[in-house]
Amino acid sequence: MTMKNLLAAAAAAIITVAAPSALAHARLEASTPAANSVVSPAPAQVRLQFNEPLELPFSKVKLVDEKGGVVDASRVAADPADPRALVATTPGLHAGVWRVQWTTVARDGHKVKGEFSFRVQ
Ligand SMILES: [Cu+2]
Repeated sequence: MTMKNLLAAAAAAIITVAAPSALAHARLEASTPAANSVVSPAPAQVRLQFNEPLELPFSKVKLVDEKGGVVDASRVAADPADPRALVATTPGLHAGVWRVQWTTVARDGHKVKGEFSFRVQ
């Protein structure tokens, strides 16, 4: 085997090992309200749909308005029909742009977080 072939074989082996865990990370696939959408009336719940089952005790959802005001969305529940979804109860959202900041842990133990916005008209 030449040196070049040896390096190619080593690179291929690394890619084979690394790829499955990278693909296993949970990611947000959709939400209700959807990212960048405009809704009316204000939603009583925000639903986050992920690609794999989540650990509910490590899941948090926070809503922040344009002035930095935070709405308590501490009541985060799993969707009984779908362990890949989180449902946050969001009472009394006023009109304006809301940033949804979420954190969760997938069954593989990896913490993932992200945020998106929607507007209440
Ligand atoms: Cu992962």
